[in-house]
Amino acid sequence: MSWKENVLINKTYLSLGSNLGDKEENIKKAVELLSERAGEIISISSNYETQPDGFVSENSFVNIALCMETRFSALELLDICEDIEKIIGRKTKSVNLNYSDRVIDIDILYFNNAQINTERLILPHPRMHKRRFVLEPLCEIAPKVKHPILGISTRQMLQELEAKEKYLN
Ligand code: PH2
Ligand code: MG
Ligand code: MG
Repeated sequence: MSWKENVLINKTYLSLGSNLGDKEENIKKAVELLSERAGEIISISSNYETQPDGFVSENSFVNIALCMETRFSALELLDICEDIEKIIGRKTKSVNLNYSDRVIDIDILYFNNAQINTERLILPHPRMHKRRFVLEPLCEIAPKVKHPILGISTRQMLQELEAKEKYLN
């Protein structure tokens, strides 16, 4: 592949989560729709059962991370992710970090090394380094990939989070 073709392909990492309904099925459906609509899935983590982080709920989550190649821009990809969330049946959107149970949530973590700060989209995802439910699946598929702003790898972020959790307990 020539460099010209190469620049058209964007490498992106996504985090998916579900804590309502048939969670595994919701994740599976989202992955299928992403591969049909957004691009080629390069790697995908296993399913992680996680406890709700940042809000109170009886419903545990299934979380995964995946890596894909896409020719869409970050904002086009965001539109596609939101369309897929609606197709699978997401009714609510979090407002001001007030989270609620959801059938599916698809978040963009990284898009190449892009740093974006707009109303609709902030990249890298601004809270990913504080979230075990993001870092654990991501570490399975991308332990050495570095955070474009923090400059440390997924494994290092996870280790720092674990050190912090240990200190606080
Ligand atoms: N997503 C959130 C807030 N809290 N907790 C877990 N375990 N998994 C999630 O996907 C999740 C969360 C905001 O989108
Ligand atoms: Mg989210
Ligand atoms: Mg989201």
